Amino acid sequence: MSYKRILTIQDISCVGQCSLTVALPILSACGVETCVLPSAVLSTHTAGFTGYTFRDLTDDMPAIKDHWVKEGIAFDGVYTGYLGSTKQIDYVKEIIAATAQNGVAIIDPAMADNGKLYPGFDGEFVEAMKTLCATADYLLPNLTEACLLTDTEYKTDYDKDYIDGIVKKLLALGAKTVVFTGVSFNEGKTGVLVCSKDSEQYYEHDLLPNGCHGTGDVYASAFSGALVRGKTPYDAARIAADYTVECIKETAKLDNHWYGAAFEPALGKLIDLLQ
Ligand code: PXL
Repeated sequence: MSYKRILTIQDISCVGQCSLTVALPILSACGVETCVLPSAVLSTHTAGFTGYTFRDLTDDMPAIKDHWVKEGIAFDGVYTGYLGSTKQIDYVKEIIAATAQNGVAIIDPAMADNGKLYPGFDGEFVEAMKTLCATADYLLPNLTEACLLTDTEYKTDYDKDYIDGIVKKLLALGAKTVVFTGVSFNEGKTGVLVCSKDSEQYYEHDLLPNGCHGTGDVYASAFSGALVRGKTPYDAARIAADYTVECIKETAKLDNHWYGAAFEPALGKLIDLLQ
């Protein structure tokens, strides 16, 4: 097996089981060398906690990139998640261009869910995020993010035409492959739609009653690890979905575990799925 190296750029939420505290162990479990660039450091994530601290690391990024370029450091993939500022998005584009010339850009436009932007993000951030998504080899939006990126009305009751219209716009934006999560056409089921200009595949799985925070990061991390490890986009999407379902089941066994997904007890299952 060849040994691949990925860079992931997203925040450290010290507590809350999301972003880097999820991505680093999951990517490592996928058997890929994992390098990190924290976009910000928060005491907790912003979904449900109040009074959290926020240290924006935007201004550190140019010097980090310059050092990596001087050292000739390159990545087989760059996977971006929650970013700390609008200005940072330009730096992230420069880092991808400078360090992943022969690698894949996997963009999770982590900025919104359930019809709403996360606290701290605004229309200017969404416009900047569109320019990053335009460079994506793989774009992993949820429905809310896909609507924001395409100026589409957010609906919870929709049909295949609505989803197809959004995918068409995301491809027109410039994303080469769209890995659209949380797309549900049947009651009790949800799934992931993997679309490029000339192909479309859908993987349907159970919709569990207890959704939990942080599953987007679990999904994107497992997808990125599986893809860089050599799986096809569809197999990576399927493995990530099956693993995320296991994590939600593990979380459901716990009392009052509202802030994140208990992804650690299911890491063995992820490793099995990758064999
Ligand atoms: O899971 C996405 C995410 C990542 N990082 C921070 C967040 C969120 C979602 O709310 O607040 C800081």
